[in-house]
Amino acid sequence: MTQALIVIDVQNDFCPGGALAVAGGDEIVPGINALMAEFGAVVLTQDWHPAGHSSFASAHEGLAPFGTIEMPYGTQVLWPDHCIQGSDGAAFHADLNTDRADMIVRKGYNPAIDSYSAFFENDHETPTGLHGYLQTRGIDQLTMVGLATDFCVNFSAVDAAKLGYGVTVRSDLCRAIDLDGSLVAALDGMVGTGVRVA
Ligand code: VGL
Ligand code: ZN
Repeated sequence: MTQALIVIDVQNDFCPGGALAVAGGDEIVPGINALMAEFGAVVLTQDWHPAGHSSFASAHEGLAPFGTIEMPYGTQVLWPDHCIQGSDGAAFHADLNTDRADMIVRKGYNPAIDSYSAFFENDHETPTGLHGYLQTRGIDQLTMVGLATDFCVNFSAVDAAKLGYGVTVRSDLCRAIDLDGSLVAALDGMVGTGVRVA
């Protein structure tokens, strides 16, 4: 049985110096590259927003980054502009071994809906196509690493567990944004959904 390594959003904007920098985001790159050798399949995800995306605070007059807004699909955190399609910030960290990737999943391209998860947009129903890809390859065991632990890794891991995958999150190869206790809440939520946090 093929096991897949899912590498979430290891992009310049989430690394030190980037628009939505995660502390220590770049430290995990060598460990992720090394881990790729242990997997029969490697999938990378890439946060990929059009300019003016509705998750950007700059798209909402008078609202600031890290506040929240009510969207038709629920509460949305507002972010600094980040991972704009084709920008250097949206590119993978230069040291990430992208050659090993079988598949690259882009997400967050719908201007009206954010997409933290590698499986569904934040409405929890619009699929990215990753589930179909993994199913047709006969893959049901996933290990997740990347950025950020409490947002995109968390949403991806919880969705995967709900879809029936066996999911391990290697927390040593993830780094968190940690907004108002979001890291503790994410860890609780993942464990509560049956995700193995290693
Ligand atoms: C992410 C916030 C906004 C992530 C992406 O990769 O965790 N967080 N977009
Ligand atoms: Zn984003």
